[in-house]
Amino acid sequence: MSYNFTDFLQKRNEKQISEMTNQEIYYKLLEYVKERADEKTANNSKKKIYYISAEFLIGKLLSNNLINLGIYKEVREELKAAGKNLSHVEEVETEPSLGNGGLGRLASCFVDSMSTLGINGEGVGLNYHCGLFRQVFKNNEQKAEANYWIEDQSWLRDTNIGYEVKFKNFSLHSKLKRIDILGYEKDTKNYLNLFDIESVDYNLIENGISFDEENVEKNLTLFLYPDDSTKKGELLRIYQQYFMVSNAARLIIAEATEKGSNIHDLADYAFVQINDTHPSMVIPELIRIMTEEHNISFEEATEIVTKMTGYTNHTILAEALEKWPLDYLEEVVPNIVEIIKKLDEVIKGKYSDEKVQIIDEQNRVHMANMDIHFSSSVNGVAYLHTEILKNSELKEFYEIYPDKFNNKTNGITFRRWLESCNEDLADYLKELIGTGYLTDAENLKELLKYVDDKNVYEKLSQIKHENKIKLKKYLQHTQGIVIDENSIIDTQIKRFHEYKRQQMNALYVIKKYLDIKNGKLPERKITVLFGGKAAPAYIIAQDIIHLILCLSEIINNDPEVNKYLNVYLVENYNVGLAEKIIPATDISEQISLASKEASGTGNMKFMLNGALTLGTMDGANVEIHELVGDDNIYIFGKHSDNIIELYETSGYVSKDYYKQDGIKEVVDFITSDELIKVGNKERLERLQNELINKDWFMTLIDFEDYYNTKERMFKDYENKDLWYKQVINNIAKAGFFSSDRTIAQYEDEIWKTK
Ligand code: H2P
Repeated sequence: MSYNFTDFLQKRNEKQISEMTNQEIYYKLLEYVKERADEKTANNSKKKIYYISAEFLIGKLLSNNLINLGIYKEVREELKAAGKNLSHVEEVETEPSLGNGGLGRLASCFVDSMSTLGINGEGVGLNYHCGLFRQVFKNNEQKAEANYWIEDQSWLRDTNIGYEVKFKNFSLHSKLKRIDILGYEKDTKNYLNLFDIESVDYNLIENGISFDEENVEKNLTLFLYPDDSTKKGELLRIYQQYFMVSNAARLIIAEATEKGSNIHDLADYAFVQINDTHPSMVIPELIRIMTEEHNISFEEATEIVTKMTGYTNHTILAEALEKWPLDYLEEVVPNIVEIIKKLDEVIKGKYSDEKVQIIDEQNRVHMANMDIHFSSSVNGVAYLHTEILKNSELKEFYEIYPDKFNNKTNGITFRRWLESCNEDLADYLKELIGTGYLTDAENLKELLKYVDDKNVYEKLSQIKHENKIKLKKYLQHTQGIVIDENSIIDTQIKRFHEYKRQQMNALYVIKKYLDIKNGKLPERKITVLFGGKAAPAYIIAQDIIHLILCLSEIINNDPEVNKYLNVYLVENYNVGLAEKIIPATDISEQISLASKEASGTGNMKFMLNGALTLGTMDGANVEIHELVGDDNIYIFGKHSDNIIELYETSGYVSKDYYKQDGIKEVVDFITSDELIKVGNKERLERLQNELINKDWFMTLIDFEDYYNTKERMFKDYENKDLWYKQVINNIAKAGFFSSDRTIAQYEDEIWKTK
């Protein structure tokens, strides 16, 4: 029997809502939601999916859980009747810090969709106590602080499940914590399984995020992605990865055995999706357990494991395709090394091509290569990305295993990225086209009926304006930033990386600043928003952050310029900020160097929330373009085949572009007196030098086209009918990007649990 929040409080003789603080309400709601979740039974099918991932960027859970339970509005009304505001209560929740960027957010959308589709599939990862660092700005630079996010009372549930994980010199006992993953209006649920150790010691943290890296027994689950620029750091990552997959393997075997598996038939009970290379050691670990503890031959174990695993590649950047030195693995997990060597022998016996070997001539283990040989499916995350894997990056593998390769274009959960973050738009869509899109996102196409309806344009523009006001209040309150709700909002939010080319957007800002100074004024004020963190060991990315912060200081304080242009980099960008920024944005910056962004998922969130894409033909932008057509997207820049060829022939010389009119003065401005006055000379010079003399991700090649296309976009914005017609086309075509569609494809084509 369903009971509401008030009944729940009464039953427990709690105070009335009106007498509670927001804090108290939040913690009671947490208990209430957990109790309601207890009523759900776990999904059950013979075969179960284990989605193993180093990150899960889950975001706050209260509102999402309320939506999935179908009680969001009901609870809000109960609170309202007691004079309370649910959105204030939501602010009490701290955001889990278990992810970094798109990879982790995708994993979270996927666990949500698995639950919603009633698939017996769970996430498996680690419970990092300080997760990814908290970003703070000091002297226009990024500083990293430890982000303690775990509270006494949280969504984590203790279990009595735990395993012994043996390393070379010691063992650690794990403890499994779980978070309920509720599907949308479902009677069933799944879990996110997060393994931890009980001996974590915060005293190891010295200052910021530096800590005693060697005390693995006490630091194993302290941080996500500890700095791996030193040997100690690399070893710690290997410890973390092995701990994650060894626990996962134990869990898989325990659950399968309980359902009647004799291990020979394990592939009928479990399928492991390997999310990027961090969980790759699950392959040798499963083989090890089968051969050492279940008396299964190496050949049979290898066959079983190959059948029950699939590998998802999320990037073609070499830095992210892990290659562990064999002797490092030897120092941490010698038992696994034996298996890896045997697997390598199998491959060396069959293929002579150096490119497909697991262990290379420098004795490094190519984790992706092991995954590809010893799993049954290899997928990319957007059409173009998969084509690039097949035809260039992993060509030699594709020739061996043409049938293993497949594409699964990424998706996002509309529960969080529309229903929860943009309620006004969601309500209006329901008014126009009903609720069908909630269960089948393709129904958003019905919106095309209104493509010429000026009343709809008007209403959509009102909703956008309201969202800008909400964002303004939020940023003012939390970060002291005051944006202008009448300006056009142009946003680039994502992890900082040179291939994503935040530096190109910064160059645009410089050009606009110089234009304004020279009397070339924009028709409407432009607010350029940035958000994102740079890995602490990634110097140039930190320099780009520094440039943007310096530009903000100059521009926002210059009365001649700040009437026309504002620039902000929000601090500590996270899921919560994305949920506020995306609904308020007009222009979605998806400007990576073509061929480098595997998919992108922010592009999908913006489109769904009525922002137009300014992008290159890269990642899922290609599919957005295909769906909405030339007239409803702003594409610029060189295409991927061109770029791939330039890399192959070393044909790009940044200096040639630098010398061109209109580019030189912009790049030179990076070390102008104005900037040096507010900035760090060394950083600015280094960045400028990088752009002129190296520019590995070819910022300058696309700059002119970028500038012109953006100008055209600003001009079109002034034509409201044209702009909102495009907005409608984008929302209507966004259905394809529902993660429910993606997960249904994983299920139908790879997992086959049903
Ligand atoms: C990565 C890719 C994105 C992709 C995402 C999910 C690694 O995320 O670069 O193109 O959409 O995985 O597949 P990110 O850069 O945001 O950390």
